[in-house]
Amino acid sequence: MRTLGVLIGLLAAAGGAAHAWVTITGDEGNRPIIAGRDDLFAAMFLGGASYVCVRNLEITHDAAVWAPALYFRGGIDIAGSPSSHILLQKLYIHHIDEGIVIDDDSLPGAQFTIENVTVHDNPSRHAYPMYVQYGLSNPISLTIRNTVIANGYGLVYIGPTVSFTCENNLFYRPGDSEQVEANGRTYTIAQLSQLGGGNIYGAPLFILPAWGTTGDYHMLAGSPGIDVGTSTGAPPFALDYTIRPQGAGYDMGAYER
Ligand SMILES: [Ca+2]
Repeated sequence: MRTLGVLIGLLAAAGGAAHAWVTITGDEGNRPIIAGRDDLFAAMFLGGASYVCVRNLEITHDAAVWAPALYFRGGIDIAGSPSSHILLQKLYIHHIDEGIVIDDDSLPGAQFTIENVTVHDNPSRHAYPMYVQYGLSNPISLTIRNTVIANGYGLVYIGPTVSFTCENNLFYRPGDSEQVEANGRTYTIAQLSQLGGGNIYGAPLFILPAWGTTGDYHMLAGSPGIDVGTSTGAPPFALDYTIRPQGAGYDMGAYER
């Protein structure tokens, strides 16, 4: 499993078709964990796959390994061969190099959607928490809603050719005003609302950011991500099987309160 050069992802999907999506999911409320190590390229490699839904998973680093050199690369990597129609929902991705990478030689009309995902990065590793069409310029469409992207070293990079829909997301890149690059420009904290309705900046107030199963990425009462998500696209259950919404509205991220 850990031999570099043999395995590029712990999971890879061949994909489905428009009438028969492939779904890779944990049981509702059960949150299976994919833990990588040893320079693994990605926990899940979806290059070349289409019509795939991935949800209800935690993706992190093997907590038995602590040396920074042994961090693996990407959480979910969609790169290289043409892909389209990929939906990522209720994922909790943390303590890896790049949470989500889409760098895709895509088909016309390729659509990628990310909803109610939590990405927590470690800025000491000098990586992007998410990048999309960094090396390739095919004009894909990307939608991100109700997602929390926190503590990246780099900003969230969305290439200038991407048709980008960005609504009700919480960004937190402390120490630098620039949070997102998209549409051929950067967006500072004060400019996030120009990206789309409901985009905000702030510390997510996770209960316990930590490695593996010892962490708790529910957000504390008072988090700016609570009750300010959109109902559009929101899954009916949170990662822990809590019914959405709770309280005064839908929350951002993988959980709900
Ligand atoms: Ca709520």
